[in-house]
Amino acid sequence: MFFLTLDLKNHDYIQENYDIYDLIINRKALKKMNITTLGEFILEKQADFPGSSGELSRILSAIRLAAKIVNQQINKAGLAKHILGAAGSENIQGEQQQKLDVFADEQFIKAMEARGVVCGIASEENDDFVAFESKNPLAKYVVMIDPLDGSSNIDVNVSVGTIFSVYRRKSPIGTEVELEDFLQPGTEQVAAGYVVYGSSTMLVYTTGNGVNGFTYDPGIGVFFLSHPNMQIPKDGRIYSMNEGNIHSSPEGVKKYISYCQENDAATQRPYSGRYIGSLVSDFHRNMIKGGIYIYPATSSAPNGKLRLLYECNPFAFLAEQAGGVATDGNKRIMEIQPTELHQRVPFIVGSKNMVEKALSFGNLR
Ligand code: P6P
Repeated sequence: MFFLTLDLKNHDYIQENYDIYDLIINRKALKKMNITTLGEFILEKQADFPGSSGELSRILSAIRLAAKIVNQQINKAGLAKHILGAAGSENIQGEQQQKLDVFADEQFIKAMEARGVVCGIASEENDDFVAFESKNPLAKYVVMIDPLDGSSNIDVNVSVGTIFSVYRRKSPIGTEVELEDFLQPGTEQVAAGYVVYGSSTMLVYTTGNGVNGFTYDPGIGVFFLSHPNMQIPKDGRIYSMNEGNIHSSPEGVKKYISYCQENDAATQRPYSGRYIGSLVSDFHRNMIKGGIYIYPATSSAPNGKLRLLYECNPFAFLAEQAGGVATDGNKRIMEIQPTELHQRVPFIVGSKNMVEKALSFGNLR
């Protein structure tokens, strides 16, 4: 019988974690209620990969655990003055790091390192990648992560999220992890997902066999399968863009946004503009309701604002697995060959027919 032993003060991960709920409550009763926990789902899906070593399952379990810890702090953020506000430092993006950014980054890094199956991690919050091979010499995976996307929204109580992407390392196992292990095109992803810390906390992920969503029950600390086999509606009536950038956006973007705003009952236009300013929340809404999210090249962000490795590629993988489309305006996001860790690209993602309509205007870059 495994139990989680966690030093909550330092968040030292001491042992493999299983959902305590799984161990205490009779699994048969859960099955009768047709309830699947994330832990059970990960193990069931592992069986889909014959000969799988369970290492990817351990990575997903590590993400699950760190998400629970971050969720707990976010939910207290309004009260926990000690963790609110800026950490007094800046990340490579030159963005003021919120204390929760730094806290979340530490939790995910510790969780990955503790599982022994990840040899390195690249994070929005760290200028360079973090190598674990001294502790995990035989690990064959690398992880890219935005530990707390949209964190500037925390102080105004708007949803934020974690975004992650998992690859097999390219360099030989047992050697030092290298930059090339992280600079892989999105087509090489073995898993990707996000956690949205919103009115409820959800973890949504794919391992290349569809997309599944799990809702967290904080009362018992368990994620339950709530959105099996998620599909983005092929059409939608929501466009999501910071229209403050419209004048410095490419002509094709201007034309498409105007198209969304025109009156045409036959195509149910005008669409609705919805922009939360938190990519995870805007993407999650579009996953469920249908819609398009656009962050183009602008005068202040000539290559776009969003980062290829730990924002655009994971969402592109999820979108395609759910029947959607993700492009930089010229090419499929997942086919872009990265050249640097924090590389930015223009990003257009969402319902297939909406993205294809935007592409039909051309000049999106
Ligand atoms: P802007 C948050 O900083 C983020 O990376 C995404 O979560 C969000 O969609 C975007 O930037 C918001 O950027 O320039 O509209 O404030």
